[in-house]
Amino acid sequence: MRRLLGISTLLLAAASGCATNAPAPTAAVEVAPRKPRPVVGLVDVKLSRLLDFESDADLTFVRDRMTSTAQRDATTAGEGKASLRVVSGQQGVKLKLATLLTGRQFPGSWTLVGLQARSPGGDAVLRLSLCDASGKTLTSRAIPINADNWDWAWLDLTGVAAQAVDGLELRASIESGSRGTLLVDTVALGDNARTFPPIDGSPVKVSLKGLHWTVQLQDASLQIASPESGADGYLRQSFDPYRCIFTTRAGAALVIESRGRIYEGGTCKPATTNGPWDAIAAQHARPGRIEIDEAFGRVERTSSGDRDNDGYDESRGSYRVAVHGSRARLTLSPDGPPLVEPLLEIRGMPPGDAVVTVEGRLVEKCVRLSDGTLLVEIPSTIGRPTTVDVRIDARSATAASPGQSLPSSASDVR
Ligand SMILES: [Ca+2]
Ligand SMILES: [Ca+2]
Repeated sequence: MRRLLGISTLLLAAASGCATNAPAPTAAVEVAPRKPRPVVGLVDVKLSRLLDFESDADLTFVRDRMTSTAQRDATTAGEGKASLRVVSGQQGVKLKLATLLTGRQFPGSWTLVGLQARSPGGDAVLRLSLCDASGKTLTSRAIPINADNWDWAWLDLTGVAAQAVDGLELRASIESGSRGTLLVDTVALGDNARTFPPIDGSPVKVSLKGLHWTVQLQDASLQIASPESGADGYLRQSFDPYRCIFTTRAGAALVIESRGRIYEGGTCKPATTNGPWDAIAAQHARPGRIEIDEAFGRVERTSSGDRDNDGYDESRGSYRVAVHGSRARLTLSPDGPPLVEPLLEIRGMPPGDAVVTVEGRLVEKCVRLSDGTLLVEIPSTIGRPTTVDVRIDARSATAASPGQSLPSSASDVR
């Protein structure tokens, strides 16, 4: 099973019809300031820079230079001191990749080809295309650009067959939006391919190539947008045996659990059809209560993904507590729907091996992240108030072993 996850939500506001004699509004209307869009910068991409427009010699690689509306601009640059100003963005520019790639294999190991772009007149949609000698389009994308940012705009080469470089062209033009000037800078090949080592205890495999991450679960394969796909692409935040956590540059989280639960924008959805999804959805909507005696710690109610401050973080599907000693007792209580194998995040436990019991029964599935957070998956469905005891094994504590060392959720950002 292969799924492509949605990466953004488009909210459309429909304008209502006008009343013919409606009175003019008297109150001033406050317009919210436009939120700056994050810059689509480089995130660990190996580059082979082909053109930088720092000298007039680079104009040799602009096709139809004598009739083109493109000229060097030494007043603005994505990198260096100069760029290429395309006066008619709608007409665009054609760049002779063939000459720049003479003698090289294409695409070889390169997964991306692209350039830096800006539309100084305002928001626009860039059309970026790779074409062969016959003019046939090998790959093409529409990419949002704007006046504020020098964004990297990329094409995915992972589906482009090996071929001779003769006649290859990279074409950039403004397709819609502000149709005035287009600014172009560094033209480059990119390699962002990475395969992440398997995490002990997890069946999940993660790789990155071109414009997609691939997250391979036991019975499903998910594709999500890579950082190179644009402003809404996902960066790696942390991977651990229970889950892969990604965030956009604007901070929106996407959590993919190894057991197939996906949390995106505070909603829970299944990666596969195989699971008690109705019960899990009901639990997510009514997660019940988590309580801890103040002698042991407190419920964490202020995480950014906890929309109602009850200690259940809807963006991660986990219950959160902070403790201040080597042992704690907490209680999970359903509020209607039973809780199906709930996940606990416990902060503040001192180093050492954790021993977790649910009403006296030992829990085997728990893991320590490198920031000290203890993740505990309760291996049963809870239908009534249930007590969970956590303590640090005194012998392991004296050895000061942090247990299994894994990426923390805060520090290991790709
Ligand atoms: Ca430059
Ligand atoms: Ca909540």
